[in-house]
Order: sequence, then structure tokens, then C-alpha cells
Amino acid sequence: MQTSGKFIVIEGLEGAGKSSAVAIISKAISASGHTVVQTREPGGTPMAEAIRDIVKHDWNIENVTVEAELLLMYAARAQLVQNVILPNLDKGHWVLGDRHDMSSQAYQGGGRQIDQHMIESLRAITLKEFKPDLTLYLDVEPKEGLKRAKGRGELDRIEQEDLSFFERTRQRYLDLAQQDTNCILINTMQSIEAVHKDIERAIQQYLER
Ligand code: Z5A
Repeated sequence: MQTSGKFIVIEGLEGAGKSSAVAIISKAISASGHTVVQTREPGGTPMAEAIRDIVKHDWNIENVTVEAELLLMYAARAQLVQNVILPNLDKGHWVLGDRHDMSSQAYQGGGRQIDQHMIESLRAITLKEFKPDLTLYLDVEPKEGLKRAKGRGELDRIEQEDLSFFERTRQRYLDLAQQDTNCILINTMQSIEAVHKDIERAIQQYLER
């Protein structure tokens, strides 16, 4: 898929600081003269937002199967990519995503331990060859990330998983970040000011390329 805009994605565990990273990057891209369109996953279209509510909801007496969770993530992604991301890239806009496919690899593949082939086949159906131009992976130790997330209020269904789930998810993120030449790792186990400087430097270097 050939497009004229760029697709930039922010990834990381809860509490990694994705919200402020999105704000910093959006400002830098706009200042360089591009139109920025922000997305989030799961979500970003009316139907995908409804899927987001379903997937984050604590169903209480009904067990949410790992297969249903995975399929819902890809259903939401199909809606977003075809209805929002690709049309905007075609217009030459820059799309800034709060999470994308790396989240499914990390949470469903690493955290839930779903077979990699199953995820690969859904990815092939949903995305074909489509990939982000740049990913900023914000790395946080799960204990610290959850502490920050808890400070914000109630935890959703996925956030209530035990620490080992998030440790597996983080390990998969680290492996993926190392393999992906278009991914930059930002260490967020430092002061917010230092993290923001690293994010600003990374995006400026990309814009100047
Ligand atoms: N999910 C999935 O399983 N598979 C998929 O394919 C996709 C998603 C796409 C989406 O939830 C859930 O779906 C998510 C993964 C799963 N679930 N979990 N668990 P979401 O997008 O609503 O939630 P989130 O991604 O977990 O967002 P978040 O908790 O809002 O994370 P954040 O945006 O990175 O956190 P933040 O709001 O920017 O920061 C949290 C707090 O920490 C805030 O008060 C900051 O001021 C503070 N903070 C940030 N950085 C620092 C530093 N460096 N020091 C101290 N304090 C800091």
C-alpha cells in the first residue's frame, strides 16, 4: 500500500505516559507544517469505539475468551485502518496512533500467550503489508506503570490482570522493539521532564531525516 502521509505510533504498557507523548509529537508534527490526525486503538471510529467499550468492560460472570478478545482487537483495527488511517494517509496527512498492531502482538501474543501463527494470519487479513513508518515504544516496568495507572482511578478488565501478565507483555514489547528497525525505545523509568526531552529529540530527528 503506497501512501503519501506518515503513520506514527506510540506503544507501551499502561502508565507508560502515552497520552503526553501523543501531545508532544502532535505539536512537533504540526509545527513542521503537516496536518495531524490522531487515532487510538481499539477505537477511533463509531463502531471501533463500541468494540473498545465491549473489550474493556468487566463482564463479571461471563469469561471473556482470549480468542474473542483477539478477534475484537482486529475487528476494531480493520474498521480504523480502512475508514480513517488509509484515507488520511492518501490525503498526505500524518496519522498519529495511540497503540496499533504491536499491542496485539504484545498483549495477546505475549500476555495471553496466543499462538503467533494465529495472530499472524489475522494480521495478514486485516493489514496485509501495512505497517507504521515510525513506532515509539515507551518502556516502563510493569509495577511502576500499574502504580501510575492506579493513581488515575479504577482499573478496566485488562488492567486487572496479575503482574506476570504485564511482565510477559513487556518482554514481548522489548523483543519486538529490538527486531523493528523503525521502532525507537524510550526509557520512561526517569523523570517526566527527561522522558519528554527524549521523545522530542526522537521526533525531531525523524522530521529532519
Ligand atoms: N489492548 C490489547 O490488549 N490489544 C490491542 O491490540 C490493543 C489494546 C490495541 C487499551 O486501553 C487497552 O487495550 C490496554 C491494552 C489493550 N489495556 N490494558 N491494560 P487504553 O488505551 O485506554 O489504556 P492504556 O493504553 O492502558 O492507557 P493509559 O493507562 O492511559 O496509559 P498511558 O496513556 O501510557 O498513561 P498516561 O495517562 O499517559 O500516564 C499515566 C499516569 O502516569 C499519568 O498520571 C502521568 O502523569 C503519569 N506519568 C507518566 N509518565 C511518568 C513518569 N515518567 N514519571 C512519573 N509519572 C508519570
